[in-house]
Amino acid sequence: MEPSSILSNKSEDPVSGTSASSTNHTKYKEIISTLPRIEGRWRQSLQLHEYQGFWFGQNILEGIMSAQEHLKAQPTDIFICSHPKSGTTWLKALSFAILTRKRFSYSSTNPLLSELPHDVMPFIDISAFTDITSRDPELPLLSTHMPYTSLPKSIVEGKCKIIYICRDPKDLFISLWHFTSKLRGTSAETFPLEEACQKFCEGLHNYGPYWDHVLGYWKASLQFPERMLFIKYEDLQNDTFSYVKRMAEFMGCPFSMEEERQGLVQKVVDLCSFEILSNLEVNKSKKHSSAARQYLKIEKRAFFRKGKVGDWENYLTAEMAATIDQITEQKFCGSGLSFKAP
Ligand code: PAP
Repeated sequence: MEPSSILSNKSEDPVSGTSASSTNHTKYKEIISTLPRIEGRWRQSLQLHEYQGFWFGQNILEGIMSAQEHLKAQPTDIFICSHPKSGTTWLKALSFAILTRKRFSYSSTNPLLSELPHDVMPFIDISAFTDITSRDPELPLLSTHMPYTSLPKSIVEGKCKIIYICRDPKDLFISLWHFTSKLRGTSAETFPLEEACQKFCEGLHNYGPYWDHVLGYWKASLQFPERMLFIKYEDLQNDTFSYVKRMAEFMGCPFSMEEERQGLVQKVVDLCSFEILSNLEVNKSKKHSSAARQYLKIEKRAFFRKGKVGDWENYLTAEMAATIDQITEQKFCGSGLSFKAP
């Protein structure tokens, strides 16, 4: 296996005696203080900063700037990319289970049975707070929520493979609304749905606007089909089995006839299903133990809510749904992309 991607911002400055990391962070903070800023509303005291056409909270933005400056991706790296709440946890589990199927088979030692899927690979947006040099050298997976246009150059120019997942904006919005209430530690209703919907439609949330995020990866997937696999959550739900096979081929480790005959594709599907993962003790436990813990103080079970397509119908008024649909139509017009059933 090729050497892993590294972040090389941990060295100590021999002159000042300060770490390059803390110097960089002062630098990033200074840049961020000059950016357009709004009150986020999704989380207490979370301001959003506009950077390269998207909105980010301070911690995330510092991590992104650090990754943009320091991440040295290797051509063998595979990036799991997504906007928050579009199916990341599921995609991480699937990609991990596919790539490690020979190493762990489906025994009780499989890390997916003892760790949250987020914790089995580095998340580069906050790697400024951690050290991804300690990643598993046999696992080429890394993850990010960054928009395509903000990805570190070494990922795009290094021709790394990317798997991107997206989701109907209405379901994504409802998932985001619930999740951020957990982050706030208050009921979802304390940020009224109507107001949240308006902010979402204006793109005023972490990594927003959502539509621009999806379009960035969609266009790149048309341009570089050999390097990008673009998946919709709804399609993945509809035929997980076929997508697991496609993902395996894309990642360069197709299931052999023998493996198929042994039912290994179905085993991956089952292991990563919402029912199995959400009922594991580890995923019901309270502490989120990954490197993200400094940033995300949230219960692991918050990553598993319903896992359904169309749950928006239980929350959105017809008017809200129509507004979101209209934006989707306008933004995706002429792109060949839609979330309508074929
Ligand atoms: P993240 O960005 O915080 O990592 P992400 O995993 O992208 O979140 O999205 C969470 C959604 O995926 C949740 O959707 P819901 O709120 O509509 O229920 C979550 O339930 C769903 N999800 C998590 N794991 C799975 C899975 N194994 N299968 C299907 N859906 C899943």
